[in-house]
Amino acid sequence: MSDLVFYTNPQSRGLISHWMLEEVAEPYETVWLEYKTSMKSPEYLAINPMGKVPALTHLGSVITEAAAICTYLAAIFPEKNLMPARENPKLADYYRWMFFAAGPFEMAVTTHAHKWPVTEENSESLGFGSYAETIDTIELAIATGPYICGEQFTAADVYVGMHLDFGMQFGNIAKRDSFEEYVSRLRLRPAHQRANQICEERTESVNH
Ligand SMILES: N[C@@H](CCC(=O)N[C@@H](CS)C(=O)NCC(=O)O)C(=O)O
Repeated sequence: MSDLVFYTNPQSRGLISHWMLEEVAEPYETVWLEYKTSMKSPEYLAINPMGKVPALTHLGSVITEAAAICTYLAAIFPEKNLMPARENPKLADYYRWMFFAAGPFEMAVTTHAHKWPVTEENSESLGFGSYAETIDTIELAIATGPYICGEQFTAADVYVGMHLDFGMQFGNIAKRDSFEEYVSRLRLRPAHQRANQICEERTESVNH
């Protein structure tokens, strides 16, 4: 059994972590879970009491949350260069945008998708302020490029890029040129393509 065990569903946010695992390119075992059934089994709830995917176990530890899984994998495999080194000032950008994307950005896009009301009064106490400000702000993360940390591709690109990609595909984020160019660049990565292919094949095999 591999040290890394990955719990996911091919049609889920698990794709974010799946791409990251392919970038890391260390052996991992995949446990495919189904909505409403195996995802809510006592065995899986013991791993993630939320009954949600993705989750990763590594040498007895459990990591849930797609952003945490990406951040963790980058940190435990430093030789893969998927995060800036400690002395690199770009480390600030790395943490800043990873956390911005996992918190305010994801919440703003969810709020927008579900048409939850955000008023001028309540926006002061909402972590994301407003959807419009959040979208303009995430554009700053990729403004210099080619990646969030400049020339170095990192786990922050996996997380931010996948959310931009999902958001545009589902019509929850407008297709700005900068977003499309960034996502197209990321889609060229072999690890991105491998993760997508693995998930497509799994979806096909379950549906046939
Ligand atoms: N905060 C979690 C969200 C995970 C999540 O919501 N996953 C969905 C699939 S995209 C899920 O497992 N839903 C199943 C359920 O809630 O029953 C993360 O970022 O990983």
